[in-house]
Amino acid sequence: MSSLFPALTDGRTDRPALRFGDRCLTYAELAAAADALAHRLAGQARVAVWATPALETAVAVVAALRAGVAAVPLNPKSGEKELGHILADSAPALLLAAPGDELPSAVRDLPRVDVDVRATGSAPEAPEASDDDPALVVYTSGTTGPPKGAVIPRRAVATTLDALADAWQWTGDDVLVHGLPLFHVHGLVLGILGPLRRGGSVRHLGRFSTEGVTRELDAGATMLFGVPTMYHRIAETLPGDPALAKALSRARLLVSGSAALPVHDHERITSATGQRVIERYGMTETLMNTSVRADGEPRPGTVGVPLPGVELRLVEEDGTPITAYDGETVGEIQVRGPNLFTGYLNRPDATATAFTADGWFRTGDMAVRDLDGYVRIVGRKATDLIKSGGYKIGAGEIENALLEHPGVREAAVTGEPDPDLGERIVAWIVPADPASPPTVKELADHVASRLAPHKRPRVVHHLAALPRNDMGKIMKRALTRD
Ligand code: MCA
Ligand code: AMP
Repeated sequence: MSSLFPALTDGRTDRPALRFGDRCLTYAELAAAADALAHRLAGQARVAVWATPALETAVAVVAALRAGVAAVPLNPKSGEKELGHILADSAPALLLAAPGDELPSAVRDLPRVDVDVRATGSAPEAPEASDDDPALVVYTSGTTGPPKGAVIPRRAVATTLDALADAWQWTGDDVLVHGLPLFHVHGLVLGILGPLRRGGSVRHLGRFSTEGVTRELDAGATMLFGVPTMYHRIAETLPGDPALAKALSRARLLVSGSAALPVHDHERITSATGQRVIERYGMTETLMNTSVRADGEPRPGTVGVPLPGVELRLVEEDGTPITAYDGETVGEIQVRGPNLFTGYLNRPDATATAFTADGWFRTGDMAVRDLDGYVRIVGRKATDLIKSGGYKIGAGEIENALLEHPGVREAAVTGEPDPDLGERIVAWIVPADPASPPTVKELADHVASRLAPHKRPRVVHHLAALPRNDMGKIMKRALTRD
């Protein structure tokens, strides 16, 4: 198997690799720290990584990959129920964390290894990893039930990053800035492993801010990655912040993904900076499928064309492929290629239904194709999936958590449009005691502490009964404000 990160060993040792705030590592330092840790991981099937936005997370994941061990990134803000599920499902042998990280009781039983970013070690024996071996297990929400672990092979990581390099003319000279979380594909695979595979560098903001973006672009960063909420906040800030406009106008490439960036935000950013934001489309299960190319025509509202190596088709409800490139025939996107995951951990049933008999992955995203092949996403098959702040959240998991609150008798969850988050989570509940229903804060705290803060409802409506059809099924379309 070829190395995922040739720059770790190709002699470009004093080049900067990673920077988080004022802590940084060169390629030589990263190789030494990751290899020291890799020796301790070798032979394990999976290790969990307490994925704070810190140097230790990047070193831990690189070490696991160097050792041929799959990394399971954990959201450090996950609540007890979500953590309990992920740990029981993925059964990691160890937990890698930064020294000093305080861990909740759900993970305290796991043997802990502190990541020392200044350690030095030599490369492990040639790892027995093949291209098909798992690199990562990333948990992603479905419409019902707890999140599923998408098993992402090493081949998918390598091919998706190389396809993006082709589409974006991404090289080792690029310096990426972002403030994305490191427990999802966007921030971890694209945002950390991407620059490392190119031999370039990344500056992580710790948390996203327009000031941080300005500072790093002024200091020479060439690329910015973000979810639409971040670009929306940039668009809102630009009119009163000429320094931000100037910094953005210098960037080589601004890339948005994880959800649709509204055309209005595209336009506001372009008119203030002269730059066009490029959109790409991916999924945890597929890594990246399409992108507007750096050398292609940028067209707000589209996610561009299939990446090299990715086969993409639109199909009708009955699975018949749509041949039209007419900008109006809507079908479900299905994809095939070396960028795909291999299956959901411990869920052969879910894996089987996710693929067609001939190996196409059903994305659940609905789209049209323009005459020249540009893909335009127009919606989603499942109304029970919500994209909020770029996070995918299943209505079912929130409903289950709400039902565990003593003040809730019945619950239904929907997403409604939100200018900042794209969609916001709305809970419709029948209170156990109509005279004293639980407050929004109580329910938000309840969901945040059981699942994760980004899954908390932002709005709560009280009803005397949920609208149901003759079969007793909740009619979510009847749940509107008026
Ligand atoms: C508020 N907070 C709470 C509560 N209320 N904490 C606990 N209990 C509560 N009741 C905290 C939050 O944790 C957060 O803390 C702070 O208050 C503000 O939270 P919030 O308003 O929810 O959000 P935000 O911090 O303003 O976040 C906006 C964001 C974020 C930065 C855009 O949504 C984000 O990082 N999104 C990225 C999602 C992403 O990476 N998706 C990729 C998956 P604190 O600020 O300390 O955290 S998709 C993917 O990977 C595919 C492949 C793809 O295509 O990319
Ligand atoms: P996740 O499962 O969290 O990896 O999210 C994947 C989903 O995000 C996809 O199925 C799409 O619905 C959505 N998505 C990602 N990128 C884009 C984009 N550029 N435009 C619209 N939707 C997107």
